[in-house]
Amino acid sequence: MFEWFIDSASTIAPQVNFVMNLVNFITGLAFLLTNATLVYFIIKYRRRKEGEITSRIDQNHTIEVIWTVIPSIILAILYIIGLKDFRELRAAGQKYKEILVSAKQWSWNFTYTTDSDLIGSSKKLQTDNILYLEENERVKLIMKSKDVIHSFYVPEFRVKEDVVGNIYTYVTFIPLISDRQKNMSEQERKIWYQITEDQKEIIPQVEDQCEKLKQKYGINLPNGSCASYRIYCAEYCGKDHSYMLGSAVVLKKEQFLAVMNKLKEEQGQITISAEYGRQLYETKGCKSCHSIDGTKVVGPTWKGVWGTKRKLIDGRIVTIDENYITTAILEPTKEVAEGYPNIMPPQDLNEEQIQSIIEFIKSLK
Ligand code: HEC
Ligand SMILES: [Cu+2]
Repeated sequence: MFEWFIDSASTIAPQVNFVMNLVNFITGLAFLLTNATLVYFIIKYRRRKEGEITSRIDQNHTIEVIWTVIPSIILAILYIIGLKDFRELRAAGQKYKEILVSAKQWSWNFTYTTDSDLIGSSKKLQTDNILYLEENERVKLIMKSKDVIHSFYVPEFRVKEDVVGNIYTYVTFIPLISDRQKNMSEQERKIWYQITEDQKEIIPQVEDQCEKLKQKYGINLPNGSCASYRIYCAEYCGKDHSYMLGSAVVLKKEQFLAVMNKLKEEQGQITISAEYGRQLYETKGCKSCHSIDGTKVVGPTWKGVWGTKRKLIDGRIVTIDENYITTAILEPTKEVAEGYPNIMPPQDLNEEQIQSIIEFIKSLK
């Protein structure tokens, strides 16, 4: 019943659907029975004449035993089913690939430890907001937040797990390409993934990522070899919480390896440039708090600030240069600009990335 509304794209999905339908059925039935009885009693025991007195009934042991025992049995059954499925989402001891998930206001970052080793990449491959998964391979997401509590949620996988600051949380599942996605025609696909021009500007990561792979890397994706599902943050985590979206792209083995190799190529030859800085600005979440057109968002705009003076909350006046920007990125609480909230989370950008951001800010005259 559940699949009418939403695809099932993991091996655990049918089990989750089953419990969901079972719970809906039981509660639906209970609702009908109690309300039918209620209506029946209202009619049967209505007051028939002035001054009629109701007979007094204190207790009925038979009924009490029935309504305690039956729900207890039902709950015990649900508990056993739930425990079984929960254990599968944990799947301790099974073979799996590891992907580190790092969440922050308002973006997701993925590090492919197992896959980087597999394709012999000396750097661990990383992606922002887009998670590439291989079909039919169990994956274990090891998740941590850099700031507040987030929640990793992909409805089609039936997977939802909180991402917290002080501890690692994890979840394991086997992603699949759902039947609906396999059988979609070009045209249906276009409609399915359609988003508005405004959305394209703010949340390009939810466009059809299979189409993007074809365009960007020229990867051959025959029908049914790729599906992209939306990743949501299911924990209210601040102002732009609703934009904390991503895509989980499930690929067949061959296509998956092709993508990993492209990433390896791309990430192996990154050089410092304003263009790369712009990409980071868009994918690393800076965009939600900093504008590049002069408007004040949460933090200061980056337009035309290079080389100008900035007043800090401790009264000092500093020049916006390489040192100031580097400190602002790595240790944001150390030098806080006056007139702005001290809320910027530390960003773990590497040297190349910080340099590129600096080049980018310089370029915004
Ligand atoms: C949650 C909102 C938020 C995000 C996300 C964010 N910043 Fe900030 N940032 C701020 C605020 C607020 C300030 C001003 C207060 C301060 O100096 O800490 C600031 C200040 C800065 C400054 C100093 C600018 C100036 O003119 O004084 C730099 C540089 C900067 N951020 C870089 C970045 C980069 C790079 C990223 C992305 C990798 C980023 N920020 C992401 C909120 C954010
Ligand atoms: Cu969030």
